[in-house]
Amino acid sequence: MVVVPARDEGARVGAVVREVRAALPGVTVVVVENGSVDDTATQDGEAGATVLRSAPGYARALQVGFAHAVRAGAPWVLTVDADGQHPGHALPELLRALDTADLVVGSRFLGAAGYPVPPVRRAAIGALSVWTSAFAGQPLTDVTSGLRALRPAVVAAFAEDYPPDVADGNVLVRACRAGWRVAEVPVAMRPRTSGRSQHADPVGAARFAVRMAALCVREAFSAGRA
Ligand SMILES: Nc1nc2c(ncn2[C@@H]2O[C@H](COP(=O)(O)OP(=O)(O)OP(=O)(O)O)[C@@H](O)[C@H]2O)c(=O)[nH]1
Ligand SMILES: [Mg+2]
Repeated sequence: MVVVPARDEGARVGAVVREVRAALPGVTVVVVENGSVDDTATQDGEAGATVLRSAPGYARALQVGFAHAVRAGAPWVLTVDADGQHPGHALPELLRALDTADLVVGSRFLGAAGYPVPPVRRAAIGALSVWTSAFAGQPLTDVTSGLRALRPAVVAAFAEDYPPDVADGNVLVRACRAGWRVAEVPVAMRPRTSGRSQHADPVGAARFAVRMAALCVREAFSAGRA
């Protein structure tokens, strides 16, 4: 099952759903939407996706998608952004990587993947990746990538308990500390062509980074207590 969180992606999400369905014929695509002021939900339905609603926020949307996948007995979940950054042709490779991992991240910065990103943002992602790797106990290159593949045990755990606001590197720390095998595969992603990134506001982006860094520490020190 492919889970696509979407807010105000009406201009892009239909094409994303169609690209995913072309890459993985027969797959169920679930778009989890909240807070859109455009026609995101209509576009999803027309493209053949199931549309769900969640409480506000990216992380809440993902958690609703995970819970839906558990109810449906999905053998795996792929999370794919609705802004068209994640190429459909990369999806089968992420699934293949699940043969030897429990959680796979599509990385923009691993190997020759390459990704055009402004230097300040690249530095911030790099710093967060180094920080996250330290608490995760393994090297990770793209801790803010939303392109991920998850085995059912991971999906079930995240459906039960997922950070409500920021859910990026901190989730990877949780997964590594839980003993799940986390792997990355290089993926050449496309830049967002229109619409507004959730990190467009620099103050908001800085707050996000600080919060994520703090949550990595919290995940590392609460590991094993649950
Ligand atoms: N349902 C839901 N989806 C959201 C929300 N915020 C962001 N998203 C979706 O989550 C995905 C990732 O958001 P982006 O804004 O692209 O964040 P990003 O990919 O980290 O940043 P960019 O690289 O700048 O695109 C997109 O599909 C968004 O539409 C939200 O509040 N609710
Ligand atoms: Mg994006």
